[in-house]
Amino acid sequence: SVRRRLVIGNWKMNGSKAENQQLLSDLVKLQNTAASGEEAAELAVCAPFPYLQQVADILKDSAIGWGGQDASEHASGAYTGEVSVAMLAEFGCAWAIVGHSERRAYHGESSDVVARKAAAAIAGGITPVVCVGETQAEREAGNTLQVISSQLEPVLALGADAVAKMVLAYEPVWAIGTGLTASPEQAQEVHAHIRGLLVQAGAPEQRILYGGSVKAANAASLFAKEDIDGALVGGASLVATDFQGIASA
Ligand code: G2H
Repeated sequence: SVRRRLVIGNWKMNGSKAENQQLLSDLVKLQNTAASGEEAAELAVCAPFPYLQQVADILKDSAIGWGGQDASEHASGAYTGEVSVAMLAEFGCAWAIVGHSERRAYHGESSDVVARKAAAAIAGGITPVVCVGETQAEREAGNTLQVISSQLEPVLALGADAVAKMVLAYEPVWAIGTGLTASPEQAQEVHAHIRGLLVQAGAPEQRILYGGSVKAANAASLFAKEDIDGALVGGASLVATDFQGIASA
């Protein structure tokens, strides 16, 4: 495929200054010895907000990018606890995950909110990684593709110019942190569906990442599928050799 592979680590609420120092310096070392060039995957890590300066300091001269795990839909003002896109940009973030299923489930984020966050990110020069995915019950009811379509509807309604500045991530909720991974065939079925929606939206070559218990051992078979352009990695992004193993897959 013409799309460059992209592997993004989502640390979630993990890490400490000491652990981050170790993990990031190991990643930089591994990255320096790994294959480079056009074939090599693009890499980034999405860290908790308080650590973004530390991440920036360690990664600034590396080929590894970084980002936040969320971003406010608002520019500034009375939104206690929120972090704006401009703040992320000031710390050198190129990326922001939006609409992760944990935010949808624990913080009540609707697909409309997620679309507004994506729009805010784009307006502020940050690439949103827009996450969608069905629950186990939705899959068993045969509603997977319909759920994905409806989650993406307000996002794709932002228009072709906006969609052309996004990355999408398919993360089946039942595969997140559970050790269960969608089979490459199950994932590709949904990725192909999303590709169809991207074609309709006028941005056919946007990258679609798979997320949900991706490991070095299963990454290559997922990446072999036509519409799987990389991964959003949680647990395995906390171990440098595992994360690099996925990147080289
Ligand atoms: C899915 C993924 C990263 P994990 O949430 O976003 O996490 O790889 O731990 O399943």
